[in-house]
Amino acid sequence: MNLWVGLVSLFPEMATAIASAGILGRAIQRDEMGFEVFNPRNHAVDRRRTVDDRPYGGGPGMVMMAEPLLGAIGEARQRAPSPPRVIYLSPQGAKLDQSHVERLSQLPSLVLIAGRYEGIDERVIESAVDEELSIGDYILSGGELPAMVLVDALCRLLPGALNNEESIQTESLLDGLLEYPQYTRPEQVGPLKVPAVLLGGDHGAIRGWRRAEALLRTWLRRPDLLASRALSDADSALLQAGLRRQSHAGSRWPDGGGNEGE
Ligand code: 9D3
Repeated sequence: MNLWVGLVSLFPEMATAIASAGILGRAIQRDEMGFEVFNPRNHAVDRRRTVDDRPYGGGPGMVMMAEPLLGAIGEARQRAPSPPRVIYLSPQGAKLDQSHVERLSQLPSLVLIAGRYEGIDERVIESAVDEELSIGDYILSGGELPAMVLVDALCRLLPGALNNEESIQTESLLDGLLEYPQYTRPEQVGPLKVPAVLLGGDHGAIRGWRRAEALLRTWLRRPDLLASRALSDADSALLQAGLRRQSHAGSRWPDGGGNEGE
């Protein structure tokens, strides 16, 4: 097993549904990734199995209680094959990107904490959490989907998870660029044809066209991805030719296709 992940969650079935399908499901089934869920409800300390309570100082909503959470984290630590890094998925966390995923994929064991309600008792963070991560600036109902976003991104980096050689090759080939447009059969959909270069069998020309499309799309849609890197002379030429081509072809985008914000 390359990576073991324990998830602490009040809604285990949300996670197990996601963990049973696709590339992630296969990685777990083949034991390339270990995945277990721990429910704080099983660690509640009262007869009614309470896991939330009102915030000290007043205010809206409820807060997840420390004791059931610490109990579930403790159980996960015992099950982990090595001392785990403990990550709380939280709107207050650093924004997850691929560099976080790459770093975490190198570790043997992770415990992820998914919160519900308005959040968790701060003393759990102080005493048991190593790192906080968010998946972006929008409001969700809890940390389960963010945790599974991370798990899904992690499983793709494990050796053996992607059996398709080309997927891996292309992912590294287009380092930091958006992907080029893809087409499959038929050659014509309504009035829309597959670009002729892709049908011609000139693999050099196809490579050049795809690189130009990737550069153009990145320049137009995600200029932030290009801001921190220098383009080679070849890439620069491809991009400039692409921009000239499309300045007299007309854009599908309503904003005039500019490079706003940069
Ligand atoms: C609307 C409630 N908010 C104001 C008091 C606070 C709030 C608490 C808990 C907002 C969202 C949540 C639940 N979200 C997560 O647990 C979460 C999350 C997210 O909402 N967006 C992006 N990343 C993440 S990681 C965990």
